[in-house]
Amino acid sequence: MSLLTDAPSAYELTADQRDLASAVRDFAQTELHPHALEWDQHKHFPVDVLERAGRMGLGGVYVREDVGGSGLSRSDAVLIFEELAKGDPTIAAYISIHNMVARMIDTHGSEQLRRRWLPGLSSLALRGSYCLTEAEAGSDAAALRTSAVIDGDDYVLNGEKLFISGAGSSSVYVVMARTGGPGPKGISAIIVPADTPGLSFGANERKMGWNAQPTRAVSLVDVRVPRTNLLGREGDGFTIAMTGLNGGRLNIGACSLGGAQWAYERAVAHVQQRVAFGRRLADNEAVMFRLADMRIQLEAARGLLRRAAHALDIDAPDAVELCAMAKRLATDAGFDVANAALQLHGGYGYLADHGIEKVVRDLRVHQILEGTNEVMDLIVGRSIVGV
Ligand code: FAD
Ligand code: 2MC
Repeated sequence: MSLLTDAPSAYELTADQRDLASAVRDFAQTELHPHALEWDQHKHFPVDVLERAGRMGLGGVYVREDVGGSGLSRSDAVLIFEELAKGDPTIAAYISIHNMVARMIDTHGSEQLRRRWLPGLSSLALRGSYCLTEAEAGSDAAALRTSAVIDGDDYVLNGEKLFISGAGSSSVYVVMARTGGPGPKGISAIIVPADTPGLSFGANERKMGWNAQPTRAVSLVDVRVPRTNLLGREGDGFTIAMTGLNGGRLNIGACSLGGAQWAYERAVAHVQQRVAFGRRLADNEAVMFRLADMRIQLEAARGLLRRAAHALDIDAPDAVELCAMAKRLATDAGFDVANAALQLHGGYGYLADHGIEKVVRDLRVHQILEGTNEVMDLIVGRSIVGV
């Protein structure tokens, strides 16, 4: 049941939402935060902790309850991902991508596919990956070339996906592939189970941040899956992929917000106890103004995220551009605030043990993935001038 229904407004939280945020905050502070630096350092993907998140209902946040989902709303989800990211933005973001995959199967999969995959995905006993990007199709996703050709009762897939989060560890891959002509209308979304012959994975990429989750290329060579693994109808795949990303973009924004909020609170505490030139750093107006700017950015991002989540929940006509606006604002603000928190810590901010530099590294990529922030401007700009 959605917790949205008794919300007095898009911004005021219900008692149930406050309880939800509090439970997730406790989980993030006990299960994620104490280990986040070590996971980052050792590039450890904590699948056991993900399973515990699954037991809290975080594997199928907006999956229907008949297959083990939590049946929550997008407005609930932005609260969840903000709280998770205060513990570890990298793990929060992975859980968001996994949820995007689960939702795509729930919304567009046949009853047989829902029952085959969603109980496991909702409990996070199984994990999912979203496979859109290719070497020559990043921002221009509709240029993708991976092919899916019908052969009897099967599709045979060939191609290579790059930058796939969770690849090599996930049990199920939703692959956007070309079943028709050029452009977005020739694309379909197809489920490929991890153990399908012909599916293989590249090395774990070495990255600036997001080290606690794997990123790998996914190679498909004569990968054969039944035609019943199609989500929706042939040619629907691009719209299915984009619709999934609307909510994904909100969650990534919420992950930036949570990570930045954590760094901001650290900075507030630091400047109130650190003394230089005979007074606390906080007593300098320049420092106070910097904190004010950080707080304003965080509140603005939170407000727009909640407004966009509400728009998605009620299927408002401007939901797509609101999600793009919120993603751009929250990920830009999140990075700026975390970077300012590092600066306010002086040299200590740059040391790994203090945790701030990790958040800065993690949040940087949120300005790039799930659609770069320039693509967000493109979406908003097109909605203004109507092209
Ligand atoms: P390009 O599209 O080549 O863009 C390069 C630059 O040009 C960017 O600054 C871009 O904004 C700019 N640009 C491009 N077109 C325009 C334009 N028309 N106007 C103005 N500027 C423009 N993909 C998945 O499918 N699944 C995943 O799980 C996944 N996980 C990822 C994890 C990580 C850690 C990373 C780094 C990436 C991941 N991605 C994933 C891929 C990600 O979505 C792409 O990197 C992103 O969409 C950008 O594509 P690109 O890298 O090809 O950059
Ligand atoms: N929501 C719903 N539908 C959408 C949509 C959205 N956000 N964006 C596009 N569509 C629909 C659109 O309405 C159109 O449908 P129709 O023809 O029925 O009207 C169809 O999709 C084609 O859209 P466009 O004509 O706008 O397609 P175009 O090729 O011009 O590209 C663009 C649109 C640039 C917005 C899209 O390619 C894009 O979002 N690129 C960024 C790719 C991206 O976000 N990658 C993220 C990979 S996942 C990741 O990074 C992870 C970490 C998981």
